[in-house]
Amino acid sequence: MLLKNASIATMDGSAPYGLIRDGAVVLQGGQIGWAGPLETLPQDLQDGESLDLGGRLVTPGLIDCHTHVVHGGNRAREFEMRLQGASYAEIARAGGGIVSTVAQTRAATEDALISTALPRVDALIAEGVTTLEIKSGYGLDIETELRMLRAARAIARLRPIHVQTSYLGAHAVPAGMDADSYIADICLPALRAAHAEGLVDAVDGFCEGIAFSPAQIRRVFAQARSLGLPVKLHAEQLSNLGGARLAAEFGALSADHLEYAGDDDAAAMAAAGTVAVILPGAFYTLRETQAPPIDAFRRHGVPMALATDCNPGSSPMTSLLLAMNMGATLFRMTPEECLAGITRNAARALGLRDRGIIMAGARADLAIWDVEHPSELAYRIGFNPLWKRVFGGKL
Ligand code: DI6
Ligand code: FE
Repeated sequence: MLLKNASIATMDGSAPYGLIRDGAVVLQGGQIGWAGPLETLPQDLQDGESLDLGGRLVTPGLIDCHTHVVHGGNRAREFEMRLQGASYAEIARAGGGIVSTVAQTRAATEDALISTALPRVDALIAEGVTTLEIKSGYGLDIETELRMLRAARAIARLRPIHVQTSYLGAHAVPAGMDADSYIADICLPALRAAHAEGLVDAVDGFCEGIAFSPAQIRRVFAQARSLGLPVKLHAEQLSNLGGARLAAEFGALSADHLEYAGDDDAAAMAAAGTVAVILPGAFYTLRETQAPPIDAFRRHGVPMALATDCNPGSSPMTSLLLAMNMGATLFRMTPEECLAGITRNAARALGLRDRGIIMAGARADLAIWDVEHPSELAYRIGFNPLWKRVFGGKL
């Protein structure tokens, strides 16, 4: 299949956007067979079926590299209480906060977790998402952590989307337990069990005063390493505990949030090739005022990704297009950095080398947009110009 009469934002690293005008893409058996200016299309690829894109823009399929789309219930009531003046402590006493999501997730069957996640997944698909990361971390017991990951795997069988799972057992300390015994008695055994069942693509943690210390995360990362699994980390979201440097020490795929990261953290991440995953939805929802050090990431050459962090507490957001707009408006990321952040660099944050760029040999995951120029994707607010999505070569 030949797609022709298109602008192609290849995102291959050549500025701006790796843009090709009057371009063509050849889809071959689930892969991109060829991409470039139509006038240079080899003769032998010119016959066969073709589709005129009418000058539309083609980008790589979008990649949401940090989500918690699988979870029980929601926290809208808590949102309402906060706007009526309730404090965090009052909400916690009323059974709110992360513990309420843990309770609702534990109470949900695998089918219920899947059916409540699917509308969120569908919203992402409707914006051109073709690869989605999904974390566990609202079970905090062995059975529920496994059930969340099974639900995440099931989503990839029910929808035309690729799912990467991250085991986030070290997300919060369950009520009535201390953090060290939780790590030893639940988090590590659950990781081994989930890995044995083939449910884990990467291991994540939340390194924060309200969650786990660097020493505790180190134990989780050591276990991941012994199982041969890559790591990533929620780091420096609310304070600087050295999580980004710890992640870099373990050669992490990514460190995520990073509002309180500094120049040294950026240097360590650059040296380790660790991607900075920027999550403006959580910054916005929490009304955070400290922005992540985008300039330091630029200066040190740290690749930046953008994601929704879709979760019921701090980022009930299911739009990567909105994440792009927020990245630009709140953090002054350029529209090109925003698009690289949900394509090339998001793939890297997941350790995937076969996507996020339009080039021969990459997976044929594409988004086709009714826009003239790629900057429009970050510029608009609440408008979805997706025309068609191509997943594994299928339109
Ligand atoms: N960082 C966050 O902002 C969320 N988790 C995390 O690691 C909060 C999760 C929640 O409130 O449900
Ligand atoms: Fe998160």
